Amino acid sequence: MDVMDSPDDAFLDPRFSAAVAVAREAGGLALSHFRNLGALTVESKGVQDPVSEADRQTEAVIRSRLTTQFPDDAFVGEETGATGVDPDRGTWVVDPIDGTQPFLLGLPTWCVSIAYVHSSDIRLGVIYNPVTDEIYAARRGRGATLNGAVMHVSGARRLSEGLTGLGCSARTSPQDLAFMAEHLRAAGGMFHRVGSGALTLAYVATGQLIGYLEMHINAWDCLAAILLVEEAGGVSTPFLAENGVTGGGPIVASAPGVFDELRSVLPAT
Ligand code: LIP
Repeated sequence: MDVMDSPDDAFLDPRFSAAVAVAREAGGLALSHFRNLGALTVESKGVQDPVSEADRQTEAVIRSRLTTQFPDDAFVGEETGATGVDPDRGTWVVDPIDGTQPFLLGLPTWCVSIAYVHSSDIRLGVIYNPVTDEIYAARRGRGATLNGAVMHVSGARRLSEGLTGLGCSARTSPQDLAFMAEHLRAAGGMFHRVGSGALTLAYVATGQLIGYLEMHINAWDCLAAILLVEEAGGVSTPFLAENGVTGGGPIVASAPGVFDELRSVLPAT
């Protein structure tokens, strides 16, 4: 077992290159399904929670490539679950298609999300939207980029100064959604939902949105994007410390100037 006290460049460089390459390859497979949606069989995992073979095939490619190249690493995927998770091992945390609903409806707001966690920290994050050919990438301590250009969060200081991404699913109550929408509007803000938490968080890292909140998001949906936001100068609630690589819970992530105000919009848990 390749156990290290903390990753160094020799450990992370190949993993970062692989994450970018695999995100592109898997994104290309997902895009081929996106262009032939009529051929997909759609199943339901629950209320407003569909899945198809596009999700499963895309995750299978990601899992195969990463576990073959890095056999000592653990893997967590939305569709295939957790393998080998251990505090002393690095862990890939993957959502093959985040934004499954927009994907299946032929809408462009979906992405591949790949995170790498080691020593209780998110070390790598890669998000790829194949429809727009936009790849968002970050390494801890090295900034965040969109197609190679440095990203930086908004300079907003009030919620009234921009749009806030709002995630919502059947995993939380209509009352929680009403609370968030009401308090965001009362602060002069406005919400924006695209159906992919990962991609909406990436829009926070680019500065297009000033923040994101959701009452319950899963680790595979958000860990890569949290690193994008933090490396672009933003702030996030301690999602990984609170939920680990397989759990889910609330998240607030934003430009630093609106973080405290945005946290007050999240219902108390
Ligand atoms: C999505 C999440 C989003 C949530 C959606 C959905 P999926 O993930 O990224 O935060 O609001 O309901 O759960 O299911 O498309 O991979």
